[in-house]
Amino acid sequence: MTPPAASDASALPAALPTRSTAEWRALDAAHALHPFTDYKALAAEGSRIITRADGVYLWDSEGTRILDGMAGLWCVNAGYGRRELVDAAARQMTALPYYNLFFKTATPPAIELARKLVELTPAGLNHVFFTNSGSEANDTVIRMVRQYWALEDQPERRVIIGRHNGYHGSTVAATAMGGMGAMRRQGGLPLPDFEHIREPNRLRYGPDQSPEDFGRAAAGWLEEAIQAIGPGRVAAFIGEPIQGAGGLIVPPPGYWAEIQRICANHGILLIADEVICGFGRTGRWFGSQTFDIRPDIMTLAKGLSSGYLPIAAVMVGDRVSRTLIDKGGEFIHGFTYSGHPTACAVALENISILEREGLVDRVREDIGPFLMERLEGLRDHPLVGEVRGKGLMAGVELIRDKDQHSFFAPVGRVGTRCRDHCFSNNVVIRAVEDTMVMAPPLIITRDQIETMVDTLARALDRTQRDLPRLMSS
Ligand code: PXG
Repeated sequence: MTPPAASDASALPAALPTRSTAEWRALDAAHALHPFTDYKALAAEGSRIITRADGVYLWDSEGTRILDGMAGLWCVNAGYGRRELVDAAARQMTALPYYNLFFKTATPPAIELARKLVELTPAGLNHVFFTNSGSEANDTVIRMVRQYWALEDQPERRVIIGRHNGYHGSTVAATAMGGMGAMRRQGGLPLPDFEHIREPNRLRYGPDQSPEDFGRAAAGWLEEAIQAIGPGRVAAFIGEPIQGAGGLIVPPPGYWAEIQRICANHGILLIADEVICGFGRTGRWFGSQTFDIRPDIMTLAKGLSSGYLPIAAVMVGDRVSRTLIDKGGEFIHGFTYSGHPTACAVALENISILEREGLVDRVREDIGPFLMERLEGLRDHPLVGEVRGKGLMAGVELIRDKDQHSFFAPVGRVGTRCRDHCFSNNVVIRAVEDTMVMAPPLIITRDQIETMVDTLARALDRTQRDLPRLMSS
């Protein structure tokens, strides 16, 4: 189905006026402060106005079709244009558009979703705290973990250890817990009691080690950090099963088993940030299943509703929930929209789509391996230093010299150019510094993967041709 161009008034919700692309751009530049954006640069360039979507495709205000290789921001797992989700929202909004879970009330969609999430997540995660975003979920975890240790009479256990280039969100606390260098330097951060170890990035920190040796060494950095901080001060370790926004870092074999062992040994809580890895992205329902992690707490967002409405959740294991429930008194924390009934209804329907259509198994058994196989074909390209991924989550890292393992400086310029070439050929592929990242909707077909990878291959050739000019400017 080809949706009508945006200039066709019938294509837009009735409440919005019809405008030209130029008008939209001017209004956007005049009034909107976009997330993670250099405002002056964007105003000079003008935004691309996205008006419609269906399946894996977006359409811009000029009627151009764009293949969305990033599923929005790693979230539209079920793909765009799902009538079932619209209907679920409409039904719930008609019956009960809003009520909350404060003051001893509950709503059927929040109850059913909690039940379903307990069923899908690894054994032992039997309670759910709802939030609206991954950032809020991780922020909630910080308060919950500290409350847990206070109730356990060990209030000095306050330090949470994360990883460099880990991303856990944008609230003040989630930024402090994350390991994004530039982000942490803005706004009076870092906060105390958040520490970081290196991420398990073999290309950078252990190219000459076997994956197994590197996995053990990288997990050992956690033991070193715990010893340096003092084991009695460490509350928790947090990590994404595969680091997403930090450059698609796939853990080497043995890494998570060793992290698990170290946490257990010191009684430290293990938190899996599944905001990207959850809901089929790695070929199982959760990245924790792919890597055999048994977390005490797990955060979910994005694919939970395929991005159709904002909703996120903290899955709480029995060890923590028992203490919170039995000893806790009031947990003085929550959001107006925690467990929003419409968002919960949409999340439930979204999960049922993933189940009905077998999309998670498809990622593991068919389309994920197909994507990796096609990307492997790029390995011999002179710019390609590494191809890595799992399921429908893949990264192609561009490096200056493959044999020397030397990287481009300034970092990110080459990746951005390659990303721009993809975008101007109507395929969204993201650049994290110099790593080209893909995370398409789970419904993507083989043909669409061919198009995405072929476009990336051509973009690599063009970037290679641009190199002399790029590096001299
Ligand atoms: N944890 C992880 C692992 C994430 O990837 C968050 C938490 C925060 O979720 P919210 O819903 O508060 O945004 C994220 C979000 C990118 C990009 O460019 C990635 C995210 C968000 C925006 C951009 O890769 N991840």
